[in-house]
Amino acid sequence: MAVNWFPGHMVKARREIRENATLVDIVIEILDARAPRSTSNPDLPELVKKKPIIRVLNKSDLADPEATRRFVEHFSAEGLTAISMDSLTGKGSREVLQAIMDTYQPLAEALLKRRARVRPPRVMVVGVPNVGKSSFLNALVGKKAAKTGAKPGITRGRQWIRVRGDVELLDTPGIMWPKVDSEEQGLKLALLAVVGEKAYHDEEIALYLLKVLQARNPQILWKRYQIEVPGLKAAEILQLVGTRRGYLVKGGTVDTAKTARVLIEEFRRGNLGAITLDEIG
Ligand SMILES: Nc1nc2c(ncn2[C@@H]2O[C@H](COP(=O)(O)OP(=O)(O)OP(=O)(O)O)[C@@H](O)[C@H]2O)c(=O)[nH]1
Ligand SMILES: [Mg+2]
Repeated sequence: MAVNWFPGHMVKARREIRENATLVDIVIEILDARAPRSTSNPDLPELVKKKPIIRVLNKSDLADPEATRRFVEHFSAEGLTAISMDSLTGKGSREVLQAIMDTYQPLAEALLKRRARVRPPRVMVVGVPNVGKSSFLNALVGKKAAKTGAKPGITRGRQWIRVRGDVELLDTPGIMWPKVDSEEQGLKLALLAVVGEKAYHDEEIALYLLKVLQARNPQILWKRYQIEVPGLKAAEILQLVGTRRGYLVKGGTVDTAKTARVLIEEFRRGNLGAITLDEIG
């Protein structure tokens, strides 16, 4: 369910993330590996003040593996910690836990120096709608997790979940508002079901998807629909897909609305293959 980001919702989300950030040592921003830039919120570092951020490229199973590898490399070169993850299988969770420990190390050392007790690192998860925040929490926590209950001294009784004895996770992830800077980014976010269905027409989204496929993965349209895309307009490809699938209305014309919906669903489920929408740089 996508949230409609009325200004009031945004203010509340901002406030919650800002407040929760004061309770944790590390913030994990969940991104969609198919669009790691478009699903990131550039306001986050400022919002969580100086807290270190670990970026998790989730749904890596649906993204082009080579593109994901390059994004992780690119982020690392910028001095950011980024890890690819598949929350459905848990692939990547060991690396995430290691990154939490590595990030916490200097903070723990600072505590030791002040002769303060070193407690487990506290972590919160944030991300735009539908990127897999809840799935990520479940993947990380597994079955061994125990809710540690509301900690005394912490306002409003927030719940913490203990992960394998040495990490404490805030049990409710923070929903971030997507930042939409361009028409194209909006279309990507609609395709990924991050922004609401009402913001865009299915046909617009499907035409955008077809343009991306035509430019970057034309073999996908050949393999699945036996369509040779060079020289065709996106609208023509949509017509051909509808014809191939037999989505016709009375009079034999193509049901473009239905064709568009099916294409979007196929993309979201990964049926079209591993596709990354964002480009590096
Ligand atoms: N293929 C794949 N699907 C995933 C992955 N992580 C989550 N999903 C799916 O993505 C959808 C959204 O996942 P959630 O965990 O509910 O996402 P969320 O960020 O908590 O969503 P909201 O609470 O609505 O903001 C669900 O259908 C999940 O099954 C992943 O790593 N790979
Ligand atoms: Mg959720």
